[in-house]
Order: sequence, then C-alpha cells, then structure tokens
Amino acid sequence: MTSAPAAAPSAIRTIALGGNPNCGKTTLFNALTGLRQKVANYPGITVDKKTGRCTLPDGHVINVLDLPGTYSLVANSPDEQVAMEVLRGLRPDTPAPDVIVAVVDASNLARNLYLVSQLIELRRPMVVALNMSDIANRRGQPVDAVALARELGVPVIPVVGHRGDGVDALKSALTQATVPALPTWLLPEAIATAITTVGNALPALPHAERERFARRLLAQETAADLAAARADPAVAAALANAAADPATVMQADIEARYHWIDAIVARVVQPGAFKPGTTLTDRVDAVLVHPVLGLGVFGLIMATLFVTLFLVADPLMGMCEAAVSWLGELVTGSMDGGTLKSLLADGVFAGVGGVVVFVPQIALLFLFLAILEDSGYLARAAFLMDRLLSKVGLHGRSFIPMLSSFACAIPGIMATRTIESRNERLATILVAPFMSCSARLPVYGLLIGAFFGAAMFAGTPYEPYIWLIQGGIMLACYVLGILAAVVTAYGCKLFLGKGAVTPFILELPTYKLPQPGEVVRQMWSNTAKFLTKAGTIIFCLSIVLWAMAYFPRLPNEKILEVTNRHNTTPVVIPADATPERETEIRNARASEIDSAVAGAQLEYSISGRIGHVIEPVIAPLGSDWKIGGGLIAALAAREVFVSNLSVVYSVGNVEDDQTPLDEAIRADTYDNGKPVWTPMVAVSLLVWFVLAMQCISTTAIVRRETGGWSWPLFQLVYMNVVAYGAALITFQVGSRIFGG
Ligand SMILES: Nc1nc2c(ncn2[C@@H]2O[C@H](COP(=O)(O)OP(=O)(O)OP(=O)(O)O)[C@@H](O)[C@H]2O)c(=O)[nH]1
Ligand SMILES: [Mg+2]
Repeated sequence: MTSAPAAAPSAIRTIALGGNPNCGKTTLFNALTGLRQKVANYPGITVDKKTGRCTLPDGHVINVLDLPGTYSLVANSPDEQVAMEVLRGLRPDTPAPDVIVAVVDASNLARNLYLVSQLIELRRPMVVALNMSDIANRRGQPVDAVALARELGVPVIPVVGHRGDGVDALKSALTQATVPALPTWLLPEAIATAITTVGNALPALPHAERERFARRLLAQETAADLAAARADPAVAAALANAAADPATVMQADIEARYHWIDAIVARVVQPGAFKPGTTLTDRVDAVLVHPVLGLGVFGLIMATLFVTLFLVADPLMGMCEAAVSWLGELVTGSMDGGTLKSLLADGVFAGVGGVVVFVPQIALLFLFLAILEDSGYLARAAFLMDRLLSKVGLHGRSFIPMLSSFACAIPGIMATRTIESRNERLATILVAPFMSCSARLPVYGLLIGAFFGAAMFAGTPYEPYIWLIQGGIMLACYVLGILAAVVTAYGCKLFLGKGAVTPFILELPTYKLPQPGEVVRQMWSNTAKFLTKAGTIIFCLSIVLWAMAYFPRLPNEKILEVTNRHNTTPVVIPADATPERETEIRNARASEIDSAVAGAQLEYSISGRIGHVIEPVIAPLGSDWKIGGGLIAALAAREVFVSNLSVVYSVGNVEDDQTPLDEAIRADTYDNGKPVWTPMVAVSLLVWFVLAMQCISTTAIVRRETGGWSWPLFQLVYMNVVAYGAALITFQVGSRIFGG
C-alpha cells in the first residue's frame, strides 16, 4: 500500500488523541503530558477536550489534545460532537490536529478499527497507538503491530498506557506519521451509483473527496462541514435524483467497513487459545449483572460504604478534632481575650476547623468511589440501573452523572454530555443535585453524630450498634435524595415527554485491578478540592460570619440590664456550706450571668438580627434563630452551615476551653430551659439539606449546560420549595409522634 510522506517534525504543533470510549486515551494523555486528568474504567469519563504539552525526543514542544471517546465520527451526544469536530478540524477554538493519534484497544481490535476506518478518511497524518496490548497478550490474542502498520500504511506502536510502556516510541513515531491510504469500500451497486451521481454534483471538491462527501450527504450526516454542499441546489437536486434511503446507505457503509476490518483482523491477529465466555470477567459478571443477585450485591456494596464511613472515619475524625483544637490552643492560648483572639479562635479555627474535621469521611467516600470506578464495577451498576432508570424517564447513561454527583453535582452535570436525547439529558441535569454531594457530608456527620451517637445511646441496649444506626441514617439521607430524583425525573417524563428513545448501549469493560496510584491520586485530588475550598471560601466566609456574630458589641447599659435581670435574687449560701462549696455556688451564679450576656450579645449582633427576621419562616421546622442564620449562610455553600454554627457557638460560649460543636448544640437551651436542638430538629434539618439547592456554583453550571437562566432558576425554586415542604412535614408530624 502506498502512503504519503511523513510530516516534517517542525510542522507538528498539535496532536489529538482520538479513539473509542474507555480505550485509554486519557491514560496516554497523562503519560505524554505528565498531567493528571481523570481516568476510570468506564466509557464516557472524558466529556470535553483537554489540552496539555509534551516534549518530543528532539526537544520540540507540542500541544496534545485529549478528547471524549467516540465510536464513530457521526456524533450523537454533545461529548461525541466535541471529539468529532476537533478531529475534523471544524472548531474555531481549536486548530485542526497536525497528527491524529488513533488510540486503539488491542483487546477489542475489530470494533476499534471501525473508528479508524473513518479517521483514515480525514486525510491527516496518523499514528496508531495500540493500547491495552498487555490484555491482548494475556488473552493469548496478541496483535501483530508490524502487520497492522503494513495494512494501514501508518506507524503502529504497541503501548501499555498505565505503565507508560511504549510512550517514548510513540513520541518518536509522531514525526513518522503518514496520511494513510484510502481503502476502497465494497458497496452494493445501487448505492455506488447514487454516490457517483451526487459526487458529480460536487465539482469543486478534489476528485478523491467527492465520493466520501457524497456518501455522507446520502447518509444525511449533520456535521457542519457538509452544510455548504447541502445548501447547493445542484447537490440537492442530485440527492433527490439519487433517491437512496439514508438508512440503507448508512447500513451499506457500515457493512463495507466491517468487511475491510474483518480482512485486516484475520491478517494481524493470530487466532489463539482464547475462548470467549470463559474469562474471569464473564464469570464474575454472571453474578454482578444478574437481575436479582446483581442488585443484592449493589445494595450490599452501598450499605458497606455508609457503615464504613462511620466505623472507620470516626476515630480518624476524633484525631482531626484533637489536632484542630491543639493547633487553636497553640495559636490563641497565650493571647489575652479581646477581638483578635475571638477572631482567630471563634472565627478562623472554629469555622474552618469545624469543616476540616470531616475530611476523613470525605476521603473515605472518594476512596470507595475511586476503587469502584477503576475496577470497572460502575459500568455494571449502570447496566443494572438502566431498567429502573428508564422507567422514570432517565437513561442508563444517567447513572454515571448521578453517581458522580455524590461527590459533587458539577462534574455530574458535565457528565450528562454523554446523553444523546435532550430531554433525558435535561431531566438528569435537573435531578443530579438531589444526590447527596460531599459538601452535605459535614452537615450529615454533625447532625447524625450529635443526635444519634454515643451521647444518645450510651448505656442503652443500642450502644453496640451505634455505627449501624448512624450508617443507616446516613444511607437514608442518600436514599431520600435518590427518591426525590426519581419522582422528579418521572415528573419530567410526564411534562417534557420522553423525546427520542435512544437505546442504552454500554460496553462492559474488562475488570481491572484498581491501580493503587490512580486510586490514591483520585482520592487525594478530590479531598484536596474540599480542603482548598475550606482554606479559601470557607475561611473567608468564616471571618465574615464571625464579624456578623461579634458586631455590633452590646452597649454597656444592656450588659448591665442583663446582669441585673439574672441577679434579682440574692445568692443563697446554706449556713453549713464549706468555703469551697460557697465559691462553687458563687461561681455558678457568675457563669449563669456570663452566658446570659454572651447570649444577649449574640442576639444583638448582625447575625442574631438576621436570624430573628427569618425566625417566623423556620420556627415551624423546629429551628431557632441561630440555626436560621446557619441556613442562610449555607445558601452560599452547604458546609458553611457547620462553620456558622461553630462560629456562633464559639462566640456565644463564655468558657475558654473549646467545647466540641456537637456537645455545644446538645447543651443549648431556650430561656425556659427546653433544649433548642432535639433529634426531631436534627431530622428535619437533614431533610432540608438532602433536598435543598444551596450551591451557587451548581446553578452557574446548569445555566451554562442548558444555555439559559430558566432551567437553573426553575431548579432552584423547585428544590427549595420541595425541601421546605418536606422538612416542615417531617418536623410537624415527627414531633407530634415522637415529641419535640
Ligand atoms: N490493562 C490496561 N489498562 C489500561 C491501559 N490503558 C488504560 N488502562 C485502563 O483503562 C481504563 C480506561 O482508561 P481511560 O484513560 O480513562 O480511557 P479513555 O479512553 O480516556 O476513556 P473515555 O474518556 O471514557 O473515553 C482505566 O481504568 C485505565 O487504568 C493499558 O494499556 N492496559
Ligand atoms: Mg478519557
């Protein structure tokens, strides 16, 4: 086969990695650029193009584009659209790649070559990266790279992406990239004639291109590069004249390509000892994708996750708490009271520390997700969920966006780009924030820990099962979010209509032992995001919240007034009291006055005033003005609720020692001595936090992905109304049944 000359090294500025979903493009991208883009054993992880830089052996620096995976250059979903447009050079924001690196999964050669058959037609210099060659070899079906290079007329480099094997050879091969020879497709005569007819109406194109353009026009492809031709009346007339059914043309085209592929595969793959159906993956899948057993295993995995969150994270969180308070003491311990000390101790350390202590839980959640993702299990879970999801108007492809939303709704909403149907995509975007994201975890952790933990069950027969109860309530929070999503999605199906039904075709990837490096990296990068947020946004907000709880200061006459109010009766010292007992009694009165003054100060502050303004709205939820202030603050970001309570209770706490927040809220009482917080208040707050939309960044992303303000605003109002209603019912009904 003849091929065009190699590209001159200096001519290469940009290369693009194109290939099927999950064939290892991002793994190679990371190996080439040293970047750390997300990799997982699930098709459809990359949903946008990413750029990095790579130095070639000759010192030349080039741009590398990672692309979403696609099975064909006829794009259906928004992410495939990006890949298709970049590879075809149709995007104004991205230069057409000088070299296409076709990443091919050697263990799935035939299917991967289908895309290659289309990439060949782009007439650009190309190199094939034969990835996953380790799996192909292990299966006893090695691909002969030299033979494949001969067949395609381009360099073919065997690589093992995650180990970095062959990456240097791939870099060197870039300068040898060649424009592959065009195969001749074997098409039925009627279609070949139609192609010639339409091709003749395209005299402006070089001869070699006409046939390809004609075929795509006949198949009614919608890509932008065809627009001009389609608008041409002569072409339109030829298309009408040819009278070929687009589906038939497409079918013939696919068959012709597979004919070509089968011939190549026969020449480059030695039929080895491999027998389909006997791999470990298949045997494991017999259980994991079983309609009944599979769901059972799925439930078990999820339950284990939540129980572990408490069982394992609890001691670690205790250590975090001790570390934060040690550090706080170290910094502020030697300071005399006053504004600066309060700012540091009650603002910064309480506010940021209150959130940071939840890092172990968050890290564990991400560790679990990373292992599930990298092993390939999630693709099975998606497959299991498809039937359930399609009943409510979602799609099997909605599963991963929804699952990603357990970490954060933002990547979850981005991941909806893999969904072809607009209505299904919109429904998924609308319900994704109902999934409990990691920002809710500190709130859940605080409330569940404070009201369903040792303090409540110590000494009861339930004591040995505390972790089970806590895990169960946590799981219930997640399930409530899922139920809300399901009901909402069903509503969308009724109102938006089902739209075009697109089948869920998901390739189940081979199970892989999760790469420890990758898993740790992913856990760390997500935890680091949380920590960064704590160190920046939460830090700043904590200072603002502190100032709002600290200022304005209570005037002296008010302090006097409060003191007097609590000093109306003389301190009674029994005649027989020892001197120690007498001091004790006098101190008790002094501390009663102190906390009354601190309470009055808090009510006098900006935060207290705002809290009182909204009190009528939240009182029916069982919440007082301090909680109300937290709810307002949490509209910016959910975990700020915890920071705000930490700040408010630290400012309002006269004791110098740092009482843990959970103890402080349990001890808080109204003037009449009734506790402010009860388990029912906690449950009602949990319901609110599960269902409410309190995240500015998510709203911004929904605006971007839906292209307007109407959907994000609808979502904001809808979720908060639902959340308020549900929290109200929970508290009103719950407190009647179980008491306050
Ligand atoms: N055994 C083996 N696994 C690999 C190899 N290359 C990548 N992987 C694994 O394959 C999985 C998919 O890799 P990704 O790089 O995310 O694939 P992708 O092509 O970017 O996928 P999408 O972005 O979803 O299209 C990950 O679990 C990788 O660790 C390889 O050469 N051999
Ligand atoms: Mg990728």
